[in-house]
Amino acid sequence: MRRLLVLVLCAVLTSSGLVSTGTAAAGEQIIGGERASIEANPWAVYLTDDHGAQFCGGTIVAPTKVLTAAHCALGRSPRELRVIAGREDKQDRDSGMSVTPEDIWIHKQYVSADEGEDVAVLTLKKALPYTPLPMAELTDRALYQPGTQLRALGWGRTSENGKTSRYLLQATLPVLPDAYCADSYPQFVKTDMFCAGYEGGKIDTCQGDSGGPIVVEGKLVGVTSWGEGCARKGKPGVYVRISRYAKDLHSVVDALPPGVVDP
Ligand code: 4AZ
Repeated sequence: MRRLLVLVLCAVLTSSGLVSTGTAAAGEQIIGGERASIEANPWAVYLTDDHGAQFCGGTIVAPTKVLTAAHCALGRSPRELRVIAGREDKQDRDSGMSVTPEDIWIHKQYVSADEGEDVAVLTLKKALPYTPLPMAELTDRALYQPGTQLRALGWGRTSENGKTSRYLLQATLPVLPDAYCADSYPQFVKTDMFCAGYEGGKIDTCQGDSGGPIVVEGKLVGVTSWGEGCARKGKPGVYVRISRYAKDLHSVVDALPPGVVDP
């Protein structure tokens, strides 16, 4: 992620001090998306620090488990993290709940988002009263066919250098061919990642959406992970290929709570 920050910083600096928002049109969301309801997407959550500042997304994948990106969890202690569930409007403090995780699992091979393994699981002490979303399995290869229309959700920035969204937003993004992703990014690893969006940019996820879900057919197929800027032409968003991590993730997500005896 640090490497990514450098990338983004360089890009901003080399744009000669102009207030550049890439290709994003003003007033659009996620970037180029629309409002989404929490009722239709009850498994969508966001993460804040202990001051209430939202910085990432997540997905409820079991009653006490939230899947997010490793780069969202790395270097943070559970005590300084909050999972906000059941809340569509960040300012609506009366709806949903805020929960502090009791444990953080980060994929053992994780180094940086653009090298893959960008997955983490937060374990909660108490079950959340919201419907979890099943993860894509190893056998779900068809869901990653180029052209498959996926739906990304989040409370992230609505323009490359803009503010994060007050409301939950969604955007429809087609899976792009691996060869296109590899041409866009030399470090792209097709076994661990996929990219989605449009060759011309305009519609994309952005900072603050990472860790959050990209879904199709009632399954979590990806976790928002990285990209160069947001909604730029030829620079699509990159997502964790969840089917690739099904085994690792199940070992954490399906783990019995301590003290419970396997029958
Ligand atoms: C980020 O830094 C990030 N345009 C998330 C998504 C994308 C780029 C960066 C994709 O969290």
